[in-house]
Amino acid sequence: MVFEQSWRWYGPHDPVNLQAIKQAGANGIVTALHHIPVGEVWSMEEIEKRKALLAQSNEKDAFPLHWNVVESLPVHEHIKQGKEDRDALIENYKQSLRHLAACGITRVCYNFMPVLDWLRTNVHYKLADGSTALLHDLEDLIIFDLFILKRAHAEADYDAELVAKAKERYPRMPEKELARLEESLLMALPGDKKGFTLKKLRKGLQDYNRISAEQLRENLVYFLKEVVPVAEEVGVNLAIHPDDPPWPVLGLPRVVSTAADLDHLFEKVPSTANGLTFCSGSFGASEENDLPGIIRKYYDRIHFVHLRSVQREGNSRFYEANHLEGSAEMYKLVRTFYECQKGQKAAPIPMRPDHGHQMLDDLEKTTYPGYSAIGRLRGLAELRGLEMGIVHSL
Ligand code: CS2
Ligand code: MN
Repeated sequence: MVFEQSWRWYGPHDPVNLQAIKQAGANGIVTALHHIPVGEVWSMEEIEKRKALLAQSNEKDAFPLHWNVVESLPVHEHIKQGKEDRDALIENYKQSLRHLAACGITRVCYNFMPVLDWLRTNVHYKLADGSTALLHDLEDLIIFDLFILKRAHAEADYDAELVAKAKERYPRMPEKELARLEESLLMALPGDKKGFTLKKLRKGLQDYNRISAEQLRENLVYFLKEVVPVAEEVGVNLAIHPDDPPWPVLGLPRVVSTAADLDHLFEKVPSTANGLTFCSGSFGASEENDLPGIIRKYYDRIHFVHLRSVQREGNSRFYEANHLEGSAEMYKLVRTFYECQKGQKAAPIPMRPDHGHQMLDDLEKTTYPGYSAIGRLRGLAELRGLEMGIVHSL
């Protein structure tokens, strides 16, 4: 098969347990040690503890779960900013890679987005069928930026027409809608218990005031030149996750958004241990990204795949669509992976449905946005069927 069916598990506190994951039909577990503060070394003891949880669930099981990808081994902000203490933090990162390899875990996803990870303006966007999805709407983001964060000078960063619309709409927005906007934007990503406050976000943005995209790119290359040789030596494949959305947000630079960004990275550090997480939802939010082209060009360094579709609505708005609908053209993507793999005798690449809609019984539950069970189960089932159809018909 093209892919190894995988599922993100946030660890023992994840409301979706290992049993449920087995029922969904995945056996690759994508997980991370979220309880270890960013920048600290992941000890072998902690890694083994996580592995033991999987082993426990496998007793007498013909379909064992195994930890196939780390998502994420996060990069400390001081490394991204190129601060004085970055070398010490990079040494810790290397040590974590060594420990992971020694425990048999050799694929590591991470990202280099400053301050924020994915950014959505509504994490409960209601679709016509009653399920909810994650939405990114630039006009709403402008309202948040100008009137909630109160960065008056930010106006210049945006399209004047959208700013005018935002200014016109803001005074008429009900309190509830503003509260939802703020909540969505300060969303703690699952696993990150600390979350954001307006104060913390303002401080985070300030830290990047004088860091240009060029500088951030240099800092990324610096980091890679340090860690990739260690990854190579111990047999780990690193897989950078693209920016989501793939453009600068709130004035923060982003440098893993386009094919040109990837060209630069892989040219500077050519080892295939310097790899990519191909995330169709992240790249696909920009019409300019040629997704099958990225797969073909960088197939040999795609170590991890996130499949998800977004429905683009013009250039300033998208929501997460069902996996086989929306703008991603999923058939083409899976077929491209199949074609690249054919004849190579390559091992299946870990793939997980990246987010799903909140639907059915999950609508009543508190779940991590994007990570409820049933929506992802639907996504995985659809993707698995698509893959099987392609494999057996070509
Ligand atoms: C994930 C990212 O939830 C998601 O969209 O794909 O948050 C991803 O885990 C990180 O960017 C990887 O470092
Ligand atoms: Mn992703």
